[in-house]
Amino acid sequence: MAWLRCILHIDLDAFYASVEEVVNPDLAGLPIIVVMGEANTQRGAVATASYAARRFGVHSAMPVGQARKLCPQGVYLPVRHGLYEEHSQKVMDLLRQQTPLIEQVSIDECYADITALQGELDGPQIAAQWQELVKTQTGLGASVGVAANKLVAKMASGHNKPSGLTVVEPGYEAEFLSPMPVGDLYGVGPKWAARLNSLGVMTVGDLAAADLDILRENFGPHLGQDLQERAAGRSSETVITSRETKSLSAERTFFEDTYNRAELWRHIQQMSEELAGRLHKQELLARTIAIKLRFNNWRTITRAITLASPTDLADEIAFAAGGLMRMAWKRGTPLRLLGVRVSNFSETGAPRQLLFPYSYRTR
Ligand code: TTP
Ligand code: MG
Repeated sequence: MAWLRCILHIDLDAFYASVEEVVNPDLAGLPIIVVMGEANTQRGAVATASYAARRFGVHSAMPVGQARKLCPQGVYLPVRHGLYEEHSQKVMDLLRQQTPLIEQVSIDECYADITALQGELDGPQIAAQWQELVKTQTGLGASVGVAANKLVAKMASGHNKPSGLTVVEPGYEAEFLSPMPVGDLYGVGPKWAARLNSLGVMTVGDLAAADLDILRENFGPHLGQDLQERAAGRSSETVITSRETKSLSAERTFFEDTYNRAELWRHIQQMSEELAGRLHKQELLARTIAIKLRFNNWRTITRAITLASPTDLADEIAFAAGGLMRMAWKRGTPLRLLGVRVSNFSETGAPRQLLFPYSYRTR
């Protein structure tokens, strides 16, 4: 029977490593470890590991030295962002051919609103069909969550990786989320999780059942209520298609605090390329460029600049982000996260001034 509202969350499995397998089938099934920074030294961190490598205990964000100890026979490869971006777009294009109601949220995940596609097939059957389609057309495995809203679909896709298809039937949202640690609830960061734990709220179920007054006292009236709604699996966010996209962002979380200037600049360049590619694909130009910095004490700041003319060029985005970085980041301060966001869109068709607002210095 058709669902009143059916949302999918699709997340590709071990994405960077899977792309490496697709482009080099000799690697299929081997423990592949994709490394950010320097793959051949002890420096650098694991971006992702194939499921074969995860069996040795290797996971994202682990220092590469530790990974090499756990899995000396692993195939260690350097990150190739451009390649992953290409494969990501292939998957997203394939899905957009099924419905325009696709919201890409990161390089390897998206939401789809498939409510209106139901007919002969219901939501879960369509989800299974798409999963197969992605596999046969791109060679990439995906895990899919099916639910009545985005929040629960997102929680479901991670439930049974790799190649999982997890269906949360309408009405069973709270029951599905209930046993999970409260810190796993999407949107609850480690800081809030610690605060909730200190109030005796350990699981999502505890949060759903907590005294609303106590939550309001601790998190403020709106957030307190919102947290409890989410814990019950209720969320009203809609799938936002690219045409309505308000911003695009890329982030890097460093599990070892990073203060190396060259490395940070390299990340800005890569993220700018990623964003430029997505803007270009969606025929959008961005006028506002922002950066996000998180320090090792979890303090997070954002800084933004609005350009005189909109852009979809990686160098212009990187230049603006780099300028913000110079103002906001004191050299040598360790960072835990670095992000770049572009917003304030116009469509490529709109008149466009090519001159940069301030003098463009090439490095
Ligand atoms: P994820 O979807 O979090 O991870 P994954 O696709 O590798 O594995 P799975 O979804 O099966 O659990 O992230 C997508 C890609 O983003 C990942 O392949 C590499 C990159 N990434 C990093 O570079 N650093 C990180 O710390 C994480 C978590 C991901
Ligand atoms: Mg993934």
